[in-house]
Amino acid sequence: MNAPFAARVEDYRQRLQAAFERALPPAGCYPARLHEAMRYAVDGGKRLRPLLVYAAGEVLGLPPRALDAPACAIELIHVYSLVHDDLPAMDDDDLRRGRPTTHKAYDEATAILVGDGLQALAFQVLASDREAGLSAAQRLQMVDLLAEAAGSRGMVGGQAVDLASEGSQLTLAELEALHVHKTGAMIRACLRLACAAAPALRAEARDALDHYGKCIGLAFQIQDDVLDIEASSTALGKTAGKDEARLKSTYPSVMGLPAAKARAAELFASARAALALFNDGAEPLQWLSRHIEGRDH
Ligand code: GRG
Repeated sequence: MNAPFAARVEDYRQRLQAAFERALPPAGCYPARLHEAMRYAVDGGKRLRPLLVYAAGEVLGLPPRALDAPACAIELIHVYSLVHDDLPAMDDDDLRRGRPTTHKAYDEATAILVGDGLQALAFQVLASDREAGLSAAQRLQMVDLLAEAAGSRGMVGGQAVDLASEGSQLTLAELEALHVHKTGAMIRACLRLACAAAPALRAEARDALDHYGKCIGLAFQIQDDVLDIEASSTALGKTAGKDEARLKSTYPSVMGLPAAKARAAELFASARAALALFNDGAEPLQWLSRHIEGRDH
């Protein structure tokens, strides 16, 4: 049997870094300040989405090389969303990944362009990786999947509803829909991207991984709501207590803190249960779900 996934997490983070080095224009490349700011924004973070892509790839028996582009692309989109979310017109935050947000370290116009540049680069990475053993049809499917998850029917749509809902009390159903779009769609896409790299995948296996992604995506955002209350800004590397200050509906505000924690635990358990058909081969995703469940930032 393979060594546990935990033993390979650092290798995967390094693979991702190498993929960024291939994809990102060098800091000195024209226009130098924009490219330096793009690199600033990409640094740091837990890299959970790329790890989900690589872990799902292991469960499906895929070579890591086939997953470098989707792992890199999903993180580029994620980083763009964080940079834009931190802008004064949105969440207006000064701290991200334990240091000044991109618009504080540079300026607002640069931060907007950093997000725009990272988003375009994500799709270029997927479209242009011809050395990964993927067919053009597979790469096109990945572009489609990522666009759907990131766009107005996914993350961007969730963000629009989130901003419009500030100050109003949402029902649980409304809040769940918001979370499923804003945060869940991108996490679910990690599993779907790995599936797109697997030719002739059985429907049962695809459905199981999709259920896992759906549950982890929602649980991750509920946890984020809980950590916003319980963790410090130092631990989080971003400003804690923002949800209450901005009068946002959250799982703890709608159902109470203990019930929110119980709902997240239930979702993590359901995600793991869906992996039963992979038997011991599911260890990478089992481990990652426990790692995410135990996170403190
Ligand atoms: C601006 C289009 C647009 C979308 C913004 C992702 C997002 C939508 C907003 C971020 C606000 C937020 C804190 C959402 C909660 C879930 C989340 C995405 C947390 C940050 O992800 P982590 O914890 O961050 O994986 P790192 O820095 O580790 O990558």
